[in-house]
Amino acid sequence: MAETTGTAPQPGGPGGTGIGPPERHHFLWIIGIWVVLVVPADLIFWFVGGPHMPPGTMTSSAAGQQFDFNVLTMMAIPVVLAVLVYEGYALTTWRASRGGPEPVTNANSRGNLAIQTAFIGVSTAIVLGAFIFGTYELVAPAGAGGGEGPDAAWTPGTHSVLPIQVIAQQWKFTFRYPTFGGFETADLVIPANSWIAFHVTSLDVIHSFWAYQLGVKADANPGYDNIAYTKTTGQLGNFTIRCAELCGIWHGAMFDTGQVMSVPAFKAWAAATEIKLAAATKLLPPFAWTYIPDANGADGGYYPDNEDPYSPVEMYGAQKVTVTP
Ligand SMILES: [Cu+2]
Repeated sequence: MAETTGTAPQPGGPGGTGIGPPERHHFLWIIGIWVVLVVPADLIFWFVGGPHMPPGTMTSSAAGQQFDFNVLTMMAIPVVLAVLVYEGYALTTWRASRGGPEPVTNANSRGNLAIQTAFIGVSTAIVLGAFIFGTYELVAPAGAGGGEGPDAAWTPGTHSVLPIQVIAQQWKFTFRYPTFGGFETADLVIPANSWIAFHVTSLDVIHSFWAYQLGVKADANPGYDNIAYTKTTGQLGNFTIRCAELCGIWHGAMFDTGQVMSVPAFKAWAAATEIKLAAATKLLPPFAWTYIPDANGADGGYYPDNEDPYSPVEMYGAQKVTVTP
């Protein structure tokens, strides 16, 4: 360099005056600490925490959701640790010491094109990666347990599917089994290791059928047959059913417990229930994929001309209200 005059070199910078030791390479130190923390944190999460994440592995849908959750958490851990490591490094390395000189900034703290470009590039890659992964996972495993409407775009690809109708109404769920004579029960029982097609509908307002451990959640709309597919695994036991759409004053009490049984136990239960409920089944409207909303139930879906079917007095069973014509 021909330059012989000018400002004094920055301490610790290039051509430092030797005041104190030369500064270490902060960027490599931060990256190093981050890698040392990220690798075990991700591995511990995946192998120790991951298998216990909700909603479990009772069905293909639930297992898929658990996998998605774990993958997204594996992506989030490095981001969170990057923020915390930088914060911790900055606080311990660049803090002002008591009685020492006020820390000053220098040219490196502004306009760093490499860091700005890397930030935009990494953020874009993470967001696009999450978008592509999420979109694929939403549709690939037969609709991922969500209701797909009456004409499902993603089906199990087999005809060996057990159809079960889920009928929501204020404020309970009932279940009809069309392949077992169309009986209707308050108990949702399903076989293990089987494809199930939940046909979800409503008799009154909008509800949502959420079978938590099955990873199934489908809107229940009156006059609409909303189909959600899932395949049970070999895991037997109970699962929780909740209404997941605010549907009136007792929405919070609209829950139930379902059960996954072995295939032989399910067949025995279904055959016995079909016989037990045969007399009641005869009184039901014929099985259909949807029913006309009807608060009274006995009039084929049509209200008598001079009665108010939604009168609270009538609904709570006190007496019929006759509207003067
Ligand atoms: Cu509801």
